Amino acid sequence: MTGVRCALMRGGTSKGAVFVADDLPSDPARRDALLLRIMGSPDARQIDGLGGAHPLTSKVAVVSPSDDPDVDVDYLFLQVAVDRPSVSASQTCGNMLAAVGPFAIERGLVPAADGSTEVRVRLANTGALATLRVRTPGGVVTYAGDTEVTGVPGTAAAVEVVAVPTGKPLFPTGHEQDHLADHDVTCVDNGMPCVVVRAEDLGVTGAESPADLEADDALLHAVRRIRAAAAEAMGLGSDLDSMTVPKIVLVAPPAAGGAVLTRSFIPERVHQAIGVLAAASVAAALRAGGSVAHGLADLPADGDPLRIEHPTGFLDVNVDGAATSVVRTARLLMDGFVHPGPERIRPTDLEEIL
Ligand code: NQM
Repeated sequence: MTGVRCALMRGGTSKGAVFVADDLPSDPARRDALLLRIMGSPDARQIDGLGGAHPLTSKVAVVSPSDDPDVDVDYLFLQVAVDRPSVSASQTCGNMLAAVGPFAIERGLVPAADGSTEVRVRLANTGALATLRVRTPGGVVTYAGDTEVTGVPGTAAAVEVVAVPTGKPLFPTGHEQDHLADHDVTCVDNGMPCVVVRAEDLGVTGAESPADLEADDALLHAVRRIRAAAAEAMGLGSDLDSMTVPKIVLVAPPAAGGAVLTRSFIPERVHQAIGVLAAASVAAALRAGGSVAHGLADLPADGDPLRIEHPTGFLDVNVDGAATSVVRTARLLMDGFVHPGPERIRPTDLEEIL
């Protein structure tokens, strides 16, 4: 058999290649060089690889058995840039996380129970923990079900995700509101470093399409300035090209019965929905009395889900103390061997050819 063992999976509203860590080179530089070839980067169309020419479909999850007795698997998320030769571990991804549970069971890393199976995951990028509940009737993962995730056609089996952050400060600058790059912002990290900004302060309504926002040069300029200032203020560093955080989330009053309307820059392209942990971070900002988002949100009663509106629908976030839970679905799209280049390679050759 030639190629690298790989599954292509959808997790929530994201899609990417999923690997067992042992099937990839152990050295991060060699691993990343291989992943660029596998995903087809750098190339705007990723025509020679698995990537889907958008950050949301150019993702990689690396899964390994955990050393921690309270955790089943470690999950390392890697964002493969589309048109730059860059692979970044600077963020995790709560959407691909939904695929990690089924994958770990499929590959025998976690034994399946009859009915549903709990998979405890350590998010290696951030140190956070998550518990996933995966449907496994008869001890076999099923992807079929009647749960709908807006932004994904059809229905599939639910994967319940409960994420518990690291215990680091929710507001990394020490304030619920800051004035950065001439704008009032809230820097918040409830699993994903985000900068919440009122859409109207940037001259937009927040109801624009992702394409319209991406075509607005003045807006992109303001977003870049805010991101640079916030990255410093949040202690994330100044090398913006090598990281995909913080995300800039524009907020506006809800337009469809939810708590708030959002558009997220991740960080250059605009999300077609919203990241799971970005939504958890926005939810935390909405509840903080001093944040820029508090006054414009329509907050539900305590205990009710908080509905975050986004370009293709909504994401319901349940907050219980520090834990955030959401319902996602996932799907196995392909399981096999990926060929990282035109030459045939055996998995045992990997360390030598790179
Ligand atoms: O915030 C996209 C996504 C994400 C991240 C991004 C995510 C999260 O929706 O948890 O899931 O922000 O790059 O896949």
